[in-house]
Amino acid sequence: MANQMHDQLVKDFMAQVIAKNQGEVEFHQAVEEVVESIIPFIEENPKYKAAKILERCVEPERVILFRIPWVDDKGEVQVNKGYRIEMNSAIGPYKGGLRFHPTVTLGMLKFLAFEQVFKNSLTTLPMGGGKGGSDFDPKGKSDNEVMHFCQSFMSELFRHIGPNTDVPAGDIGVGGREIGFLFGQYKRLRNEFTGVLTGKGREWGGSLIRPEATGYGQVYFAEEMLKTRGDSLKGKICLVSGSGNVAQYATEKATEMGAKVVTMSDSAGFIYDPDGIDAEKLAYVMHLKNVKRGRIKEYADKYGVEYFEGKRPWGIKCDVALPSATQNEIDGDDARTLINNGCFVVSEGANMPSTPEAIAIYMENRILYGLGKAANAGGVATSGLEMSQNSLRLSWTREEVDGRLHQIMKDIHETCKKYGTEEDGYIDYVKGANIGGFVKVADAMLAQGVV
Ligand code: NDP
Ligand code: 2IT
Repeated sequence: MANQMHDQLVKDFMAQVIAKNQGEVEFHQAVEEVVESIIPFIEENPKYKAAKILERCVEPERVILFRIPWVDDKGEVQVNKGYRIEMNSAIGPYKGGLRFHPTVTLGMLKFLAFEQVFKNSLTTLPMGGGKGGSDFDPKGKSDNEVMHFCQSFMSELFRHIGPNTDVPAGDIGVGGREIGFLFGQYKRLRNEFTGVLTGKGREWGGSLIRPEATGYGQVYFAEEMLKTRGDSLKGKICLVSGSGNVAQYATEKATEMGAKVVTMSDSAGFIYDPDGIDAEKLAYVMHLKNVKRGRIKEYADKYGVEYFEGKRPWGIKCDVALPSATQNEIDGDDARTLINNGCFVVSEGANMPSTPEAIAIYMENRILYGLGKAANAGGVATSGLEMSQNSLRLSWTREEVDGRLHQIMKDIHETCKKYGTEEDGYIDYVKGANIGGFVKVADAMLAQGVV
């Protein structure tokens, strides 16, 4: 009975969201996953219902849209779209990454900003949620073109952000190089050296471990999940997708913890190395991707392993899947294949990499499923630690930052357990993370009145 009523409430709520945000399919998907967990909770806690907290949470506090004109190496004028979604500032300044990718749209960034609100709340640090970016494609662009683009992007964004207002960072297509160009332009325009971005270089205010943090945190979270079954990563076969920032450090940490990572990918295909991607091979990948900006296929040529053009890695037999590339990269068929091959842990480095059908299959099969907003929160958590160090004008050691990151991932796991443990003992991390993330934001919104 209660279930039927909740299903109807979710349907009604989603009908409104879809009508008011037409065509924003990724945003609808992200909202639906959260409201499925939250609506039953709100029914038990009517104070949130009366204050229309959920209705307010799906409306960004502010959306900034702008033109980014720039000149390429041939002297031709190019124009891109720029965005910043300031989603929710109830518990701290807006915080979240910038994505530069040709698929970026308003709806894509609203999904990411919405997820970010609950993720940031889960970290226990005082950060609101935001996300931004552009449809600019950094692939094939020279350093000079990327710099001119970043300078033009910041020439508009600078008036909307600040260390106590909105603090962007990296995401797909935005790494150390881009953060450097963006920071340089912000400093020039404001005449202020301040912690307005995270993921900065070590010499100019960056935190140790921030580059590693998302992938390390994702692996720490997998280990915490395994512990609930008296198990560990030692000896496990892992599939990693992607070969960017998150994938590289997930591979490093999983290997350090005794697992064997046998795949990495990019948007063109994946490599399968049954001997495992050890530290030396990973150093090759890092140089290939971060310096040469080449394709993962080159790994197969160098090490004489198989390359699967146009394919994703989920058909390879494994114990643990670490999706670390992009949204909706594991569909229902992939999920079934993974489980039929013995996979029983999925820890998400990417944001929303599993489709709703894939998630339903994980749940039916009672596998350990750590969704992105819990499992990949280590990145933004360490951004929060970078903000603290900037405010203190201090820098902590590697051990100190890594220790805090590790503890935060354990705490997030505890929160998921607290709100997500079912009667039979199974931990529903989706429910746990969504409710755990929601409560703090909702209580802050209640305290601050109708704003
Ligand atoms: P990078 O740009 O460093 O790497 C992205 C990787 O994913 C590349 O290998 C890229 O391949 C691949 N990829 C991107 N888009 C697609 C696509 N549409 N189809 C197939 N492959 C694709 O990004 P990050 O490693 O920073 O981000 C990866 C994921 O992790 C994203 O979902 C991001 O939102 C999430 N995340 C990142 C955090 C961070 O701190 N950076 C924090 C939390 C989550 P190619 O080079 O061919 O495009
Ligand atoms: O999705 C994410 O959490 C990020 N891209 C990192 C955001 C941040 O502010 O560090």
